[in-house]
Amino acid sequence: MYGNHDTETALVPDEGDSERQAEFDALIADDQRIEPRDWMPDAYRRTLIRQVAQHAHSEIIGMQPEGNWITRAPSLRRKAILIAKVQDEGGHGLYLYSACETLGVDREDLLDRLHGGRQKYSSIFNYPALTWADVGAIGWLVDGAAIMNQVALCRCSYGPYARAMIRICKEESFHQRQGFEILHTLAHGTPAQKEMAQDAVNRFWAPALMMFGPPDDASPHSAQSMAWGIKRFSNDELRQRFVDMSVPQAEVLGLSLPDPDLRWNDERGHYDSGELDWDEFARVISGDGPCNAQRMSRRIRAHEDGAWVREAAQAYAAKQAARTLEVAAS
Ligand code: BYC
Repeated sequence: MYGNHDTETALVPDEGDSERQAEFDALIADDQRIEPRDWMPDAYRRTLIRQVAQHAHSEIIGMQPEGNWITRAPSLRRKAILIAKVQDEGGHGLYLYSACETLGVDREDLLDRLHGGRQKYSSIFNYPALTWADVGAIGWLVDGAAIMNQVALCRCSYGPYARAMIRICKEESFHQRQGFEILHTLAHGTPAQKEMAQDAVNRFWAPALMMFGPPDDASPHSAQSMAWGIKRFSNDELRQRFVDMSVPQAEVLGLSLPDPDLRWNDERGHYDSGELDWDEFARVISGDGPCNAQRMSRRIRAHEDGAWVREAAQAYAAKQAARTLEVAAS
């Protein structure tokens, strides 16, 4: 089992709230959106805070593996595109922290939970970006997997999260294409470039499949999250869709996917694929992946280095507020 079970008391309605619970249930049953002003069960709120915060953390930690290549991008054009992409990820973090704050939590508190290891971020960002081709593989596979998951979240029952997802998905689509284009260029370049592209795909394929979370029968949160309309598809359903989508794309790239068990299954109408190493996944999400320590120490250092910016912004906001009061009083 992979999750924090004590953070949620799902399936147990809040006592004394039966009328409001019935209204909430009716909205969910009618596929309507829940908005910040609406009453919601505590467990629904906590589940959303957990998921949206982890998602926000993934976006800002996800800036690191690719940010590492900005100074070494192979051309000015590639550098400009990569800078824009990494900035987009920072922006996604901001939309998501804002969406999370509508649930009544404070951003500073969420960052404390991340820095103290009390909230997770996506497993994928604990793998290193070793070569320029990794930037392509991250765009194609990591952003590709993220889109597959996030398009479904555009229909999430919680309004602010669903609306944030719409814009994020548009930007992620551009990211995926730029990754595909990097790999396509390398795969059609010199033999050494093609080898580098293949090596990147070999290393990122399985970790990208793990982004969808543990198998359904080992996913503690899925059933309740689907009943609440937070998740629309199970982890395995989305993973399968991603495999089905990626196989023809790999053919266009002229690269292979590193799975000897990958083959079309006529009966199922899907590709079959090999078992993933779920022990590795468990290790990575519990802090023991190849880059966990480095990712966290750099994140904490960036947060500390940015303290003066937050203080300056607060001092400016306080000054503006005082001026507004003065004007109102005069
Ligand atoms: N990594 O019951 P489950 C991006 C945890 S960033 C780490 O299936 P749930 C990008 C899970 O949290 C895109 N932990 O949970 C940025 C839970 O632990 P806790 C990131 C994982 O929530 C920069 C436990 O395992 N996308 O696009 O129903 C550059 C049990 O799992 C992972 C999102 O965050 C994992 N992969 O389903 C490029 C999408 N998987 O919380 C690109 C939003 C599971 O009890 N999130 N866990 O301690 C979701 O859709 C869902 O939260 C998940 C998991 C499908 C990930």
